[in-house]
Amino acid sequence: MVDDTTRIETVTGDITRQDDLDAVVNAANAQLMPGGGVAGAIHRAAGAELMDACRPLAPISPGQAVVTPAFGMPNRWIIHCLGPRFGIDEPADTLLADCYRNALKLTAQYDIQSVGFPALSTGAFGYPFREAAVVAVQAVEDMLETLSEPPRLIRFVFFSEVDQHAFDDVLRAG
Ligand code: AR6
Repeated sequence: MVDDTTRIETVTGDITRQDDLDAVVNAANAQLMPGGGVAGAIHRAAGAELMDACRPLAPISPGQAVVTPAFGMPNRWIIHCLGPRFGIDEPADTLLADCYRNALKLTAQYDIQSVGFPALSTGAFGYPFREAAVVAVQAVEDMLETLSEPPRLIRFVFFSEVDQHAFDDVLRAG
């Protein structure tokens, strides 16, 4: 059962435009450098200082999460997660769940009350969307039971309404 102090919501939008959230999660690469997709958008929005902050924290391994300030982004923090590359990093489901679990552990450490997640690994890393959604929902719900001070708000941010609706279906079934 989800801790009833945490609201879980979904939106269609851009992860770099979630102005009301304390932190957003980056779908990072191992070097924590700009790339395509979410990582490219976040580095563009945050500015060059983000690269300097990331350099000493890299490389990270699949499932790992690290925190930096958000610089030019409207949020306070960025939590960088390296999702598994589907078909390469195994076990993919455990590594993807680790991303969500480790990100939520960091929210407790940094007093992050609201956090936005993109659909980690479902773009360039090729994780089938619905399977990734099942892992994400399960991992978040499990983690909320173990955190003594979970965030007030978890927002899943999708680039398309199709993705949002697919995720909503999994969330309702969860
Ligand atoms: N806001 C919200 N969602 C987005 C945005 C955005 N601005 N841009 C893309 N998505 P991806 P990954 C969706 O590829 O699969 C990078 O090049 C997208 O539709 O960003 O974990 C890095 O450098 C998809 O559903 O992350 C890594 O090398 C989801 O976000 C690698 O890609 C994740 O897509 C990471 O791959």
